[in-house]
Amino acid sequence: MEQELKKLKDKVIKDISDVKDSKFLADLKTKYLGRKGELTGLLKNVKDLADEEKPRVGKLANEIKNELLQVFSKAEQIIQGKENSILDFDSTLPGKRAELGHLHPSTIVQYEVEEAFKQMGFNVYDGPQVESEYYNFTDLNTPDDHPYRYSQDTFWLEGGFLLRSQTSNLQVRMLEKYGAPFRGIFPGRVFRNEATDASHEHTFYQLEGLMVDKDINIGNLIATMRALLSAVFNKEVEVRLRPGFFPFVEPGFEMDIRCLICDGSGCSVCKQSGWLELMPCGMVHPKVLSAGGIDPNKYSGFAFGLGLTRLVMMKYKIDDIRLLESGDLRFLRQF
Ligand code: FA5
Repeated sequence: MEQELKKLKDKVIKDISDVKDSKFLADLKTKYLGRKGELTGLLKNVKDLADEEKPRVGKLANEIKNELLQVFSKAEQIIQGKENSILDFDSTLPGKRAELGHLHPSTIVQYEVEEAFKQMGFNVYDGPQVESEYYNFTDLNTPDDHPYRYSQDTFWLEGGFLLRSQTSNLQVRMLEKYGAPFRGIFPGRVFRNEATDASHEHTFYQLEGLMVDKDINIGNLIATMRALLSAVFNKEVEVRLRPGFFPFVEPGFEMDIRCLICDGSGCSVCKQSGWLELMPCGMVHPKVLSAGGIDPNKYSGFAFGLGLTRLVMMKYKIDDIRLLESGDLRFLRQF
């Protein structure tokens, strides 16, 4: 009987080494260790042995059973791992349908705006999100102690660096690099140290525009803003222009849009005012042109800083800005 047990053990181990899938392995386990299995049968026979043999053979039989249980458990782990592994990819099996992703709503609107500006002869540029204090503030006529810095508190890094609080950081960079005449937009992510609410995020998107050439005036600025809005909304939207202060433009304006979430009747997004600040803009300050190496006596220009994330909210009637960066697929799948 001892011989029989050892032979059976070797046979089981050999069979296990040939197993290719978990179904086959489960069948094998039943065959040997199941209620009517071969090893179970042998174990039952132990009671018929002579008294002096019973303890020794019984002990051996139990040891073999435990050993085989461990071998089966190990084999199950390996086979399951293989079945889950892409290395075991069988190219002859029919394919599984994968769920296709799509563009984020902010990217959809960004591309639409880019298209509208490309048609007006603007190029699209990108730039650093980790920025120096100089390009984010100082060269924009916003020295160290200027109160404007406090309205744009951001995340400060070591060595005079910060996470840019505005895409305006690219104004002087672009003028330095390309000179005048210049016509470009710079969409991108910006950061603010903000208490968040329905219309304020700490991380959001702006789209800056800059045009510098001879004889550029406010009329050019307003016409460009209008062209942009009708391209995005495919209809006339109500806007208003009011004076606004930004150290790097003179004169400066705020362009507000009639809130499309509540049609102007007042809601948490527009803070019950019916209007939403969308696009500050103005004529480029001579000091900024000079910082970029452009002669303000020869050239003039306009700049604007569209709140791209707010535009997305208006376009899709999203009543809480925090949904956009939440990564919540239930929200994102709707676009
Ligand atoms: C600026 O950032 C200026 N750089 C804009 C500018 C550019 C003015 C060029 C003149 C010339 P402001 O801080 O207002 O300005 O932000 C611009 C727009 O970004 C706002 O109108 C708003 O639409 C959006 N915005 C501002 N803060 C937030 C926020 N916390 N969350 C979401 N959108 C915001």
